Amino acid sequence: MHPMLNIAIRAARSAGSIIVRSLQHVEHLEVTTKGRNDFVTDVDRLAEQEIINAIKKAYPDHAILAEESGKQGDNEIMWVIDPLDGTTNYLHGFPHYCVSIAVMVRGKTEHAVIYDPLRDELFSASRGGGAKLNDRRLRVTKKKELAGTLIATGFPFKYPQHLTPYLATFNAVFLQVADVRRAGSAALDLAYVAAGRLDGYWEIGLEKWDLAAGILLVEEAGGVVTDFAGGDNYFNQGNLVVGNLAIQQQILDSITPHLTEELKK
Ligand code: 2AM
Ligand code: CA
Repeated sequence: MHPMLNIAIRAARSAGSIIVRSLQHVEHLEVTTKGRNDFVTDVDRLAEQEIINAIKKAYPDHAILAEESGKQGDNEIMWVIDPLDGTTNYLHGFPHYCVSIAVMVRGKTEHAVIYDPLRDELFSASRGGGAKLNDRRLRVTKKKELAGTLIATGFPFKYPQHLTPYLATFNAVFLQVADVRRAGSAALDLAYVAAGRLDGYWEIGLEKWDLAAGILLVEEAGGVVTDFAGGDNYFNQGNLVVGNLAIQQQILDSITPHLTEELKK
């Protein structure tokens, strides 16, 4: 295993244990609002600090981009951290959230860890080395048609201006598939596509820390990830369409007619 992946795994596990231990006090947590419907707690901050300390100890020169503390350092290697993806779920006691850590080298994710501390599920990947859930190798599903598929999505809770086009894309996808899930953690949605638990996924308006680790997991599990223009500008655009080769293309074809120019940029 690459030493950087090893550090990422250890950091994700210790952040996970902070998250689970703090569950007992979740009703008493002080919640601040970062933006519209966007919440942050001391648990996010503590877990993030734990991860940053672990990285800095091993790699003091590497750059870090973290959801709660922003960017620090300047290096071609950058660790992209979401200490608690699914904070809204966490605050409600809805048991679905994770830690996400990606190591990016010159803008490309090379190592990825997504850790679900409640189920003790560790999703990991290194570029060219495949994706794993704990010790098991992962593969995206083999479905060829949208009929019968289970697809995940996210709602544009932060961007009400995208709600109308989003709902049009929802309509278009929903009418062709078995069902759609909105579970509230983008990183776990991506990990679940990699694990073959979901056949595909699309969402508007993600941040780099939501998607950096998950995209490598999907790719290493044999899946395809694009932005809404069918390209690979998703880090800047924040919009994702994901699935195996056939399903990804069919979701993209289904949503494209409903997208505004802004969403395709
Ligand atoms: P976060 O918990 O790290 O903020 C999915 O839509 C993504 O948006 C999640 O990965 C989640 O990441 C973020 N998010 C922030 N606020 C949200 C909200 N009110 N409802 C759902 N997702 C939210
Ligand atoms: Ca997130």
